[in-house]
Formats: sequence, C-alpha cells, structure tokens
Amino acid sequence: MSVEVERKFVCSADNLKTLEEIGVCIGQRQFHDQYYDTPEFHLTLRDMWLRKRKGCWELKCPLAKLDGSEEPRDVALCTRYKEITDLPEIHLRVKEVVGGDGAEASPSEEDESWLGRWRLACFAAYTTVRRSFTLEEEGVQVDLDQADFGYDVGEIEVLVPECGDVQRAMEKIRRTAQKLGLSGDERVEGKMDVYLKRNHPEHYARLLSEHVL
Ligand code: V4E
Repeated sequence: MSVEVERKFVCSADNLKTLEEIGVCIGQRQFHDQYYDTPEFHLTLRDMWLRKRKGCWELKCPLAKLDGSEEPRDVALCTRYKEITDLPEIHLRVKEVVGGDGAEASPSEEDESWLGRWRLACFAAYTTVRRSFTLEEEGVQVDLDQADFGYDVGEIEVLVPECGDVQRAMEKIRRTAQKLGLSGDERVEGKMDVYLKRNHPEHYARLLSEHVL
C-alpha cells in the first residue's frame, strides 16, 4: 500500500511552457475509470473511492488530516490518500463500511458477484487522456489530464511508501508548484467534482454538505 500526496492545479499556457522547459515528458496514456458506491453513498460519504481501472480494482481512502487550523494554506491544498490495490484488502475495507455478508478470503478479479451482494453500482464513468512529466525534484510527477466530458486539470503527485515521509512529499509539491509559477491558493476542482456536479447534482450536493468535496 502506498500513499498518494497530490495537489491539483489549473494549467495555464505559461505553466505549460515552464513545465515543458523544466520537465521531461515521459508519455501519454488513456484509461477508463468506473467508480462504484451503494445507493446510500456509504463509501463516498466516507471519502472512500472504489474504482475499476484497466481491469483492476483500486480503493482510495483518506489519510488522517492534520489539525486544519495549524495547516499552512499550501499544505492544505495537498490531498493525501492511501491507494489500496490488493483485492482481499479492498473487500475487507468495503465490507467494514457497507456492512455486507462475509468477504471471500481469496477473491478473483473475474468474479464480480460481490458488487451485487454489497449493492455496489457504477455511479461515474469517464475516460482520461493523461500526459505525464517528471521533474528534477526526485519522485515528483506532473500529470496533465483531459477528461472526455470536457474538463482539463493538472496534478503534482508524489507517491510515498506506507510509512514514508508525507511531510517531505508535501514540501516537494510546494517547491514544484513554485517552480511552475502556480499562484492561486484556492482548491481546484478534480474530475469527480465536475462530473458529479453535471451528472448527479444530488450526490454532489450531499458530498459538499458533508464536507467530503
Ligand atoms: C480521491 C478522490 C477521488 C478519486 C479520484 O481521485 P483523483 O486523484 O481525482 O483521480 P485521478 O484520475 O487523478 O487518479 P490517479 O491516477 O491520480 O490515482 S474523487 C474525489 N476525491 C477526493 C478529492 C478531494 N477531496 N479533493 C481534491 C482536490 N481531489 C480529490
């Protein structure tokens, strides 16, 4: 399990020019994501994001937050999520929240009967074209995403091993943001914010009112 520390940004023409000067483009790829939840939003109301990408299941769970009052603004802009890709572990965590019947000890990727058993249905699906860059700053990746529903967003990302130094990762992100000339310190909407706002406004409103988004 690793922790993804990330800051989203709106990539202006100037930011892109700087990124192309100081970074190295390591490629472009396309992927389709399908996100699942119960009709009562058991997972997303807990800020847990279950998705299928390229045939594999992934679960993003939030890392405990620092005390918000003590967080500098640029640190507060970084999100921190555990990324779980081990299917038995995903089942255990999902089961804990949806309160379903027993999880199988060794579930297979092909058997998706657990979705119906736990009343999980796809609530969002979209395709992203992603261009990725690496920078001199060790371990930092910058992704420029274009979602097929007409929304572009950038992310500065550092992957940290489970017991790794999240604070150091946030420092790296702060330095990278400065180098790219990112000025704004407002929270930038992710693809899911925009997708839900347009397609499922009631789900979006619920997540806003519970301060998940
Ligand atoms: C964690 C999360 C969601 C799941 C999708 O996360 P995101 O990083 O936006 O997706 P993507 O496609 O970039 O995945 P990657 O390839 O980086 O793993 S949807 C909403 N959230 C929570 C969230 C939040 N509260 N605030 C911000 C700015 N982003 C996400």
